[in-house]
Amino acid sequence: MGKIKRTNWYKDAIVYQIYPRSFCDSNGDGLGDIRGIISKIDYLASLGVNCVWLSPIYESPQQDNGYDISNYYDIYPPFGTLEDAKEMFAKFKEKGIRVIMDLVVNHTSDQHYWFKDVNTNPNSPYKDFYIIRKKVNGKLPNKWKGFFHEDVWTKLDCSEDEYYFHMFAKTQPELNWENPKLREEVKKILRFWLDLGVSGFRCDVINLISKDYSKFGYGNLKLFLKGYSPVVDGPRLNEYLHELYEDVLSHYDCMTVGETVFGKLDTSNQLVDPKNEELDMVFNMDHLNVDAFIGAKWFYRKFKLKRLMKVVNKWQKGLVSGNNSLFIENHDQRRSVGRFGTNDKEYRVQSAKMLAVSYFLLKGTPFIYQGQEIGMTNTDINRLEDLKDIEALNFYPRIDDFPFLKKYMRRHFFEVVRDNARTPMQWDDSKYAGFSTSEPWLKVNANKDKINVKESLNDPNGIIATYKFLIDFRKNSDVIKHGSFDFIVKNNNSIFAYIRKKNNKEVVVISNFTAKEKCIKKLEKYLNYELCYCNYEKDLGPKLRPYETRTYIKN
Ligand code: ISL
Repeated sequence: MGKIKRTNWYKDAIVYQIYPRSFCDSNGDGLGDIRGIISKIDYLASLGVNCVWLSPIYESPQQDNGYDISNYYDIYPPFGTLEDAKEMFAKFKEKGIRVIMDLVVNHTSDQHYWFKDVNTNPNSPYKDFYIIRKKVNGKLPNKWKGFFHEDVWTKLDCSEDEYYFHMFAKTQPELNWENPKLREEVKKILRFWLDLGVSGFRCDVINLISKDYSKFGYGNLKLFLKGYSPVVDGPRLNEYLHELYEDVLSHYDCMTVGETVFGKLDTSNQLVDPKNEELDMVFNMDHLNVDAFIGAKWFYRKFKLKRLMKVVNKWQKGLVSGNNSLFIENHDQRRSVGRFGTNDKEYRVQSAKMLAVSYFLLKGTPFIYQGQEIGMTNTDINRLEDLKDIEALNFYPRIDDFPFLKKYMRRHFFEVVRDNARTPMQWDDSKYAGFSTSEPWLKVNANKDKINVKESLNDPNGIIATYKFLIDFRKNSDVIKHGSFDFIVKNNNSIFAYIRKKNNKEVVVISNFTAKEKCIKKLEKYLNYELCYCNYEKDLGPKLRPYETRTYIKN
């Protein structure tokens, strides 16, 4: 198949992220599955989204909920079969919804046959697929701890002095992209799924695939203080991604969005600059670090709107392609309601709508994470034994390593764990929230009685209605799709207000990020424009009520 002219459809995409194990369980085993997803396609179509991103559905021992793949060519059996997946792709297509798959190729599972062979066979032909080092004078290159707080080197079973490298769990051995044979294998995986009809990939920790081995001698502290520079944005990253583009991606009308951990603006610009032909978009996380010290969520700090605005401004203005990925939630983040200064109790509904409007009309491609459209909240789990996520379970005992901070870190621990995003989708108020007929793998939130899809759909003023409005508005607005961006209130800890402009048309968003009334008299000029959305009933004076948001247009 030759190269084709890409339509760049992703610029008009509205993407919904599905976390399959928590979305919908069709067979009552407590785990979501593909047939469950199929049963909700009509619902997704009714929202108006035109693309879904599926978190991994591949065969996997699920040590990291599928981000540890043991076979890239088949489905995790409890989720269904490859035939089910094909049926799902076809049904999404019928509804005009594209599917992008999660692509996890920085590491495999330790149960992948390549690694199993390497681990047991000293002469394995796959040895060079992984990053293996021998101890020299009894020493490894470093003593780092990885992202999941484990030693990054683990001994191979078949050797006394050879170790493999992993930035995540020891069950997630890191792949060696320097090896051209490995890169050919990755291309095969991409082609396989593209040929089955998927429209692209969300590329997991993609900026980790090239490493700077000359810095492998860094100490742990230096690794951290230097933003993990030995392992992120390595010297051959651009080359590898261009190779994938040239050999595979340019032959399909597809899109890629790369998750870039500790990604910086200048490196992101190289990745998404269309002339470089690497990725289409990146998931940058700067805005998620506004309530964490030094980018580490365990070091929780109070939210300040000014910090968020600074980050939003930087990326809205600075990305060369002009195409940011817009997101406030995903499967690794706590829920947005109750975060970013908002309130998940008495102002939950207003907060959820205000956040929705505030990010959705920025410049870029919006992503919605399952449950965000009904304002799902953080988990009510408060016992360690009820958590499932490897990251949290690994980290908890390490809190003791921070004697001066441990009290503070324990207090905020449950608030920041990834399981907050992973509780079962709340479809209705039945025992297991309509997610399953038996006890789910992770506890359903008790608030499913009032926070669920059925309830929100029945309410003309529900949060879903706001999302439907936003999706529709975006699809039909040239200003939102292609207009410029500027903040109209600067450096403020309460009001988040911006203007989008194209030709003579304008869209203005004004949001109150606090629980207090705020005067917006100085924005009077815009208050005379045509109001097209407000999350309160009438009475629109020059004061914003708690978490109020308004959208005005000038045509
Ligand atoms: O979740 C995080 C912080 O709480 C991040 O450090 C996260 O591990 C990082 O963003 C990488 O995430 C991705 O790769 C991981 C996987 O566990 C995550 O679910 C995935 O989104 C390893 O594959």
